[in-house]
Amino acid sequence: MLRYSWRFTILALGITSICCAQTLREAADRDGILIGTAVRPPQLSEPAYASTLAREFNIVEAEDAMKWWILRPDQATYDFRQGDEVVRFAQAHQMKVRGHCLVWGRYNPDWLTQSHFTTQQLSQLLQEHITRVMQHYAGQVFAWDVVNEALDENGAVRDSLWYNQPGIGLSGQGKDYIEQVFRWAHKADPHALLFYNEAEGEGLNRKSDAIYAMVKDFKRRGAPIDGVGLQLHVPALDADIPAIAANIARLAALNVQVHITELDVSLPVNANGLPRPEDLTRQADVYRGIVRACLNSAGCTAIQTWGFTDKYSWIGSHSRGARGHALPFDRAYAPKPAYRAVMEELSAGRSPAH
Ligand code: 9MR
Repeated sequence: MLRYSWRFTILALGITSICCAQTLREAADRDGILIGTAVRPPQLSEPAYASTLAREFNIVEAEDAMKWWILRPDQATYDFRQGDEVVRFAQAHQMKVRGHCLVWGRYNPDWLTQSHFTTQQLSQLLQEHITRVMQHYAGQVFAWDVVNEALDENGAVRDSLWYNQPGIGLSGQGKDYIEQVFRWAHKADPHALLFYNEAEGEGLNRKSDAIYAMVKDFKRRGAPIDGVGLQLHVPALDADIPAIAANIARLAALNVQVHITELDVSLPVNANGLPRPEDLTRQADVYRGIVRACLNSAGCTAIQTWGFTDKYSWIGSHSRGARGHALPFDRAYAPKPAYRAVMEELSAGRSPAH
């Protein structure tokens, strides 16, 4: 009898380890997909934050720590301390690191935007920045958002410091400046995967058409681009999932990878800061649909949320408290319906066609 129950226990344990992943990262590892989140270094010393992060995710991205405004307090200084903290945490927990972001028209330090640099000086500053930062993280950051949010809602190139104010010397020449910085990035770290990352171009619209056309053109001419980051900050519960799936599929057909880079689904909150209970269920459906759309396309290789606990999210301050609860864990690190939906989809795996 004793013998039988031991055998039974061993068999049961074996079945559990074959059948059921216990965490998002276990399920994602089985699918061969990356599941990640943006992180803020000061929070890494909070035990509940750190243990949840290490347990659930196999990839991290610095929410801000690798942006110009943190890395470059002044022209002469590169301050890698916060970015290095993220890398150290990742290495200690066998996680990959995505880099974000080398070129963005917004949130640049005042010394950069207000010094009236010439195009030649700006071009030199940008190439030097890309080279120095990518070489510092070579072998540690496997993929970079090289350019972030360069297009407007019509798919036109946005006015910016790097494009035409005054730009790096390619003003008025559309996406040429984007191509130029991808070429610099490839030279700086030929092993890193290079992504174009964009907001609100996730479904089928003029912006996503323009991203598609740009990637197609870059690939045809041999400009170094490896992927497109779809941010997916979802502000409404009626997200058009079939359109997102179609966009992922058409990008993947260009032979680039797609990463979902900044997923969150924000909810309206009442005066006490609470969402409607039924919205949490609908939110889970949106998460489920997006994760499924990614899993169904072999070219979609990573899914990241923009933070993972409602305790720390950009949504609250951005919406002046009107919205929140956008992430898969609540403020006490308890999994929400959205977490369970992601877990179920990852556990179900990629579609049989792949
Ligand atoms: O969440 C980020 C917030 O903490 C920063 O203050 C802000 C400016 O650097 O950037 C936020 O992250 C943005 C990301 O870098 C690019 N896509 C939109 C994100 C939310 O605004």
